[in-house]
Amino acid sequence: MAKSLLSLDEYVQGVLRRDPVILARAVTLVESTASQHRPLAQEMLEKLLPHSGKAIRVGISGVPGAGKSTFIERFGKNLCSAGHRVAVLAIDPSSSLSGGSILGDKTRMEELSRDPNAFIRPTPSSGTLGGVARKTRETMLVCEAAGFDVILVETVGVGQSESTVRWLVDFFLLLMITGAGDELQGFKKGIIELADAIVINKADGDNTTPAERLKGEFNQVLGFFSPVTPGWTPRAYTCSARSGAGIEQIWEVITSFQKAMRLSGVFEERRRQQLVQWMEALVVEGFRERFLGSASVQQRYEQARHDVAAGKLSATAAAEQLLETSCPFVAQKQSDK
Ligand SMILES: Nc1nc2c(ncn2[C@@H]2O[C@H](COP(=O)(O)OP(=O)(O)O)[C@@H](O)[C@H]2O)c(=O)[nH]1
Ligand SMILES: [Mg+2]
Repeated sequence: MAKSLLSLDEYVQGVLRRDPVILARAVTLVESTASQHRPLAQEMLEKLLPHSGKAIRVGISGVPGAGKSTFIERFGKNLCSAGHRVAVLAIDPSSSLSGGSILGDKTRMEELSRDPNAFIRPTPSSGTLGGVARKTRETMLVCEAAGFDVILVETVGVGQSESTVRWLVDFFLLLMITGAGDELQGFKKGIIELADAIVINKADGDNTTPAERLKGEFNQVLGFFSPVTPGWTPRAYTCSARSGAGIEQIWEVITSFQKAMRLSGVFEERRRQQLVQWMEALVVEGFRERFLGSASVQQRYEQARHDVAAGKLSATAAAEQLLETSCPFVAQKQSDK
């Protein structure tokens, strides 16, 4: 973090009065990997939490090239002009490897990124998928406290990240295209089962008929899956992110979903479960950080690496010893069984 930190009060008040500069800095604080920033970030979140939770949280996934960025640009702009405030966040598990980001191609969201009612934040660039998800969740809460009422979380469709995003959001939308083939789209049954709606994009020009056909095929099979959201049967739709056709109906689907799920209690129940998952992620991440960050562990770790490389100790024995001597409750756990 190049700039010095603000005080707790400056962060909290700045976010609550919707100051865009402070909002960006608050998100940077949440994303910081420096462990000395964590206590301040936690305190800030504690203060902001009562002001969060009012947005609808939507996950959007699809293979590279499906049109996610184009869709979000169009969808987001529509929402902003209807008076909504839209935050776009991203989870891209590949970005920590490639150094790139799915929102790196901001060119496709140029207009949305200039809209004063939109906030676009690329994926946190480092950490495990769990760590990135934790940061995205906290960024979402900060954005909600800053008055954003629609949160869009973009993730690239490569498998693991969809299930992570599914548990961050209320509504999960799968963007698909014709002709990509099931293999290529990576959408095996498991991922389709996570979706609350399937949207076939690029339903324009010559592709209109194939897109309609694919929609029909999906609608035939979707009813057979056990719904990921109890009481909601996912359906397929077509749209063209390029022309804007069919985009408005997607918002109607999302709002009727929200209404129905609030009424049945499923909405709140999912959010309660998500809080538990957030806590679990914090425990795992915190444990990892503290364990690996401890000076005495580092020393033993180094010794263990050395012994394993020299053939003095087996990898399994070294790992077990390291865990046992560094955290007594690991040994305890064995005897619990
Ligand atoms: N014909 C057509 N092309 C589209 C549509 N949406 C996106 N594209 C194009 O598909 C390509 C990939 O779009 P992009 O939004 O970057 O996909 P992403 O990788 O999923 O974010 C770009 O060349 C877009 O212009 C659409 O609705 N119709
Ligand atoms: Mg993109």
